[in-house]
Amino acid sequence: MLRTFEQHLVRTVDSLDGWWAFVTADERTDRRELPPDYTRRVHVPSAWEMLPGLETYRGRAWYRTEIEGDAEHAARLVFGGVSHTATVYVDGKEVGGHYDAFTPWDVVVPGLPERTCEVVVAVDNSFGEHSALHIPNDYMTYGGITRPVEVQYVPPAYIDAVFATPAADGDAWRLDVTVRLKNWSDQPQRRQVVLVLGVRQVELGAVTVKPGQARTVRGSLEGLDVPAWAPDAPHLHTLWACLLDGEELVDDLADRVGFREVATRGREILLNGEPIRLRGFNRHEDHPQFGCALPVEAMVTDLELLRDLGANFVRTCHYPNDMRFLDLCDELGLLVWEESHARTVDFSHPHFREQIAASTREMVEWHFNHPSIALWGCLNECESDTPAGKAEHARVLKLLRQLDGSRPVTFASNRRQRDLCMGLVGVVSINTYPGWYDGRPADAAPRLDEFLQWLHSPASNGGADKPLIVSEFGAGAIPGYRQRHPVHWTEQYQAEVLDATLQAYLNHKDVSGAAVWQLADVRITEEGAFWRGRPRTMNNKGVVDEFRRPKLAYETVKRHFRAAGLRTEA
Ligand code: ADA
Repeated sequence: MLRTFEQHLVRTVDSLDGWWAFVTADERTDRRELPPDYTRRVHVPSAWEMLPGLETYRGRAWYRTEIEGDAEHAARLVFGGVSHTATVYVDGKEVGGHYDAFTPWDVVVPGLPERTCEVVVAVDNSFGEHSALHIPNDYMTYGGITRPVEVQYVPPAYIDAVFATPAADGDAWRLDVTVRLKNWSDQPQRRQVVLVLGVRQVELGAVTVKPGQARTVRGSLEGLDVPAWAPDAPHLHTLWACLLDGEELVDDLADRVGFREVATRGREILLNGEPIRLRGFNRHEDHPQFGCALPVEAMVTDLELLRDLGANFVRTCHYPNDMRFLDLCDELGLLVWEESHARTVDFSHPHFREQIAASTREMVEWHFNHPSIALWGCLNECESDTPAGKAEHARVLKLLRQLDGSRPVTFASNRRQRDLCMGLVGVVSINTYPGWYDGRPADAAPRLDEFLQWLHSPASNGGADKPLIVSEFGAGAIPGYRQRHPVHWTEQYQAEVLDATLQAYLNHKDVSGAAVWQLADVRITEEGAFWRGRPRTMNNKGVVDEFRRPKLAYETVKRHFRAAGLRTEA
């Protein structure tokens, strides 16, 4: 299942999670486009690095399964995530494809015969010219069908997406809804759209969708007397969009909404009109047993750790997360900064613009309704200190705002007082590592004050009087390594750095959020000289190790987070 809950009562959906036939390019001896034979069966979703013999495999592989054809419905194959490039074939014919591991995508295949049909997905996780975002990096790019897959049977006109935006309206709430319909047939299709939320029902009227086209329908549910969504009371409501052909209900799509507003006012971030301080962690989707394909149970373990640590916030560095993780955040009331896929990428790469635009668009469109997502982010530690880099930041941040005007936008900068892009964001965010890459832990407080002085002056070119999040800080610790003197890489030194930095950031009146780098130790790529130099080929800045065993710093962070107030003091 792509989500933690059912989305369709009318549309037929079959999960394609389970055993698929599998073969790698290395194992093939033929020269055909699709493999005549497969060597083993693998369980989807998973990362192939978890398979014996493929721990470091970088290249191509093919997955094969079967679906049933249906003459009256198109088969809509929905992939939660394939890492990182996919080409899909049905009965030997190419029907679609996708780049990037971290966003969901679909392929709609009409006209299948009423029999068993073969689905083959060619997957490539290699680095090179074709890939601007998946590059050797400080986190691992795995290979495989790494998130759940479904086949959905959709009628000629079907509901492609629903976008719902809550807005406070006096004492009540309003929900502004856009429904996107698509028509895969060669005939115009006229349908009625109805929205249902609890006992309320709203008819959005009849529309005609042209052959092969998409069409949006808008409407609002007003005067809703519903409890708000908040971290301590994360109330969720099901919004059910229905499509009728005359009297007949022919398609549907349910999603969950939470009634909350996120805004900024001067140097504060507001949740439902009240100032809030975000305190939490950066978290990668990574686990030694699952790679990036974490099952729900492992996600829940991470969320339990975050709750125990006293966090109210998680940053999905540096890419969109599995929708089930976001569902769990909605359910638990954890606030999320979700960012499109980019960690220090090269803006001059020939595919950069098209690939970052797709990652950004797909992230917002597929994750639009999650109440937990409080901020959209992008372009972690990219070139934000040159005019050319500023133009790229402007482009991506503008796209984020166009796709969703209801959430503040941000990016994590490491360019300090040289940054040129502070005027482009709703919330300013900085990554800073006092006591690790340079300086001492005690530099945290004076360095922050220097930065704030610059930020709230005309020199920052538009950053003044905006909220600030310290989006990364921390230190590496090899699990179990302690010394009589707390030196770099010891658990004691990591705890010292986090003690000093949290002390400086958590209760500072001009800091609205702080996210420790990072929750758990993660695997990084072996490619790239710099990354290879990291001990254990891992980023060791987790407060728990890769198996989620706490380091000394765990208790340090917990003490600070638990003592910190949720709201900004007056
Ligand atoms: C960065 C970056 C992270 C990670 C971290 C570190 O600033 O955003 O992805 O690489 O630093 O550990 O150095």
